[in-house]
Amino acid sequence: MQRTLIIFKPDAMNRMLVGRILTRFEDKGLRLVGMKLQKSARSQVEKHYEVHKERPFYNDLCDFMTSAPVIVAVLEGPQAIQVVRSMLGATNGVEAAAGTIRGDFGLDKQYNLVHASDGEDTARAEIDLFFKPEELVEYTRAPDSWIVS
Ligand code: FUP
Repeated sequence: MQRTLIIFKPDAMNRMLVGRILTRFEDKGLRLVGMKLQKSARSQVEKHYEVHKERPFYNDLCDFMTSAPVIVAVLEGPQAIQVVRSMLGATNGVEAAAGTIRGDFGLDKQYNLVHASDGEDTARAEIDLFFKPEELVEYTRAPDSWIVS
């Protein structure tokens, strides 16, 4: 089992797409182990995107990510990091394949609806950045035995 951090970005919030996108993750069988609504602090967003600090879009991206409340969540499942990244599709909605979340709902590279961790180390760091350990819940759901053999 692997955990990954996702963020419903301000465009997903303002376009009221959270329920429809979350349904896709539920339908896939991924398990929510943490979830909260927050208006992110600028410092938290700056840290989250620190790897892009020198890029020309960094400031705009941090402005965007603090422009409205977001929903941060942790999803769990086999190979969850890769599974969720594939479900999101390419960064830019114009290029993202049809059938992916960005391919079906987006047309932009900044307004790309959902963030998801891109590797094991980043997933660990991002979960630590957005959640306290006691905010994550371990449990099983009734259908879990029919989702993973
Ligand atoms: P992704 O991992 O698909 O979320 O995308 P990247 O790590 O390549 O980029 C991080 C964020 O920067 C993405 F959410 C989109 C944003 N971005 C821009 O706003 N402008 C750009 O030109 C490139 C990326």
